Amino acid sequence: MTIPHLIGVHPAWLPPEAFSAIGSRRTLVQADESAPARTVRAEVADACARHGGAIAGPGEAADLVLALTSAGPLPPAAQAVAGPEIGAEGFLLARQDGVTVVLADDPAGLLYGFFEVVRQGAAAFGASRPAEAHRPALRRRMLDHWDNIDVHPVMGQVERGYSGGSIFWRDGVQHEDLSRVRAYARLLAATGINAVGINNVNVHATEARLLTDRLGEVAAIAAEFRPYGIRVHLSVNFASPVALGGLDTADPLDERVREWWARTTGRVYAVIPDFGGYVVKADSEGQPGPFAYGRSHADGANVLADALAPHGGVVHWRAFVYNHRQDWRDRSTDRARAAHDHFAPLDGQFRDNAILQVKHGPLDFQTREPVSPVIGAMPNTRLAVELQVTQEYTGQQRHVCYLAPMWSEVLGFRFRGPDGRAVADVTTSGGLVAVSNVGDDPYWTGHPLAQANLYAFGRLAWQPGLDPAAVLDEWIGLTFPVGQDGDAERLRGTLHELMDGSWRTYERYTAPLGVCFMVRPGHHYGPDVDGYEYTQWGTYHFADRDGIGVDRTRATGTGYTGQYPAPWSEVYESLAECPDELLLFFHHVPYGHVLHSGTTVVQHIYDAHFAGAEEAAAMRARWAELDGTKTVDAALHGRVSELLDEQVRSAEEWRDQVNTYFLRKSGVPDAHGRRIH
Ligand code: BDP
Repeated sequence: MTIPHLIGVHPAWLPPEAFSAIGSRRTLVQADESAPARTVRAEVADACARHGGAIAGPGEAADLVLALTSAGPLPPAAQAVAGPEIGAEGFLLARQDGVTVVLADDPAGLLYGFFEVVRQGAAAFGASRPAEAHRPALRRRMLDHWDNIDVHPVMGQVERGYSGGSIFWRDGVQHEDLSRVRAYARLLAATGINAVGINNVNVHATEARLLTDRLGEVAAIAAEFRPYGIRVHLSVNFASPVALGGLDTADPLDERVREWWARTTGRVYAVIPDFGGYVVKADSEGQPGPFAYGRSHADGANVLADALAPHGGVVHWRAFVYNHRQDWRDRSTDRARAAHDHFAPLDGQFRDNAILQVKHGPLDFQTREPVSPVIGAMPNTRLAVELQVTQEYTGQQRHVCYLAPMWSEVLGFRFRGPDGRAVADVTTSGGLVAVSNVGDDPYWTGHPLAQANLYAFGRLAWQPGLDPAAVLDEWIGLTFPVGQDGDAERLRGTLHELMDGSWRTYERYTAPLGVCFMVRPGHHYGPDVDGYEYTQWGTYHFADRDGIGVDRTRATGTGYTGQYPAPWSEVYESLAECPDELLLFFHHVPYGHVLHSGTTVVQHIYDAHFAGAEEAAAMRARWAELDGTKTVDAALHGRVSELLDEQVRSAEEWRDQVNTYFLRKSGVPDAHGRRIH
């Protein structure tokens, strides 16, 4: 197997230099003939060929031993660290008597152990240390692609994609050369990702056929992911038995429908034995679903789960179900309530191999939302939390917006207070899923710095408690692996300054205090304060001359706060206790309402927007100072500079529109006398 180093494509976090610590030493690999084990051997051989090291034969001395417990008698160095069962995908890492050892029970664990050594670099060959066990906290660590085969007239090739076309298809046909997919698989494996959904959850007619007569394309993609331990999943259309099978119904309780799914799924596994399963968006934004037949979403998910069960597959059933044809004059219908209203009563009714995939917030990947109450309400259901690495609502990969701090808050949220379980604990058997931000752009992610979001997603899915700044530091080290000279340290410092706090900066210059959807309708880039206010989509802020915010209390509002258990039901219900950053999500308040911070709502809006736009300008200035250093190539520097120009322009546009809007609505001038319009 050849290792994919793509010419003409920025290699992201695994350039050849990142392998110098391993590649310059002697490594013994004792493993089987499985796909991931063969990959480890090929990776080691490639690194050695580049950096002058060697592969040690059996019995020969080595600096690094990578061994599988099942592959024959363990080399002596590995025997010394062997202990209790390591478990699926895990590995032990130790350094004793001058030998670094990675020991795993299964080949995927060996692969992850190999990449851990790459991540640690020279440090993995330093002082002795006892065996540390590494295991993924979450079983499924998955990226969903919203890729279309055909170019969709409105959404383009990749729905909500900001990095060019699809890495799988172009203009209706599969790429002949899929080496880009292999290189992508390699990047993902190095972060711990083990599953990928390859097509859009809005399954149009062409993409629906991936399940049947275009299955060969899925198999070809699966073949590229397999060496890196990643299973492929397919988004399917719930009405497929009608559209593809010629039946007159897709009723999940109809025997013919059940048979059709079983038969069709059997054919998929005959071609792709390690196929992961299905992803389904049903009864949502125009997609068909079980409601048409008077059936529940558990009925819908279970027919697919039953078809997949004999083959070890799972169905990811999305909980993103709401009325997108709402009457905006009706203040009692609340889109935030919808997923809980639909799904919480179904707890315990889903099959074991059905995973309910819940967006992290109750609305739709906004910059700031509370954690979805569905995640705390279904203890008898396997849950996966869905994040959006693609930056639909967070700057569309034109703005620097490092999202790991947001995800880390979500994963650490405890529904029942400090002693309760965190979101990450609730999702151990379901997993973490995110919409990918990758396309055929040379930098993979459009904005070169948006790669950090992809990297961080995988790392947090493996270990949700990791510190976002430390993860960013890993990404910097692996992406710009240059020595410890002054320039490298300067680059590291600059990237932290730009990125660590960038999500909060973005929040400051966009929609304030948990109010959502002040974006331009349709493409969702840039400000439009009232863009969604008088539409059918259920995303309102209710600003008038006196105040702003959505009353979601039980006392006087939509009752959404009642979907949380105590203490959060009480915290969010109470105007006095509700956290400032979510105030307008839960309450409608006068502009003069005083926040915990001591400022009024309207003054906070002015202050945050001036500060946010200034921070964006400061980011651009810091980046400009790097010009001419050795550590970052001119093309990358240029691309980031251009994008920072756009970020500054856009931040000022946000500031001016939002501030002017609230000055006009409220009539309250800025306390500091700054010019607003
Ligand atoms: C929304 C996107 C839309 C997706 C939808 C979903 O705007 O393109 O189809 O989410 O998650 O945020 O299904």
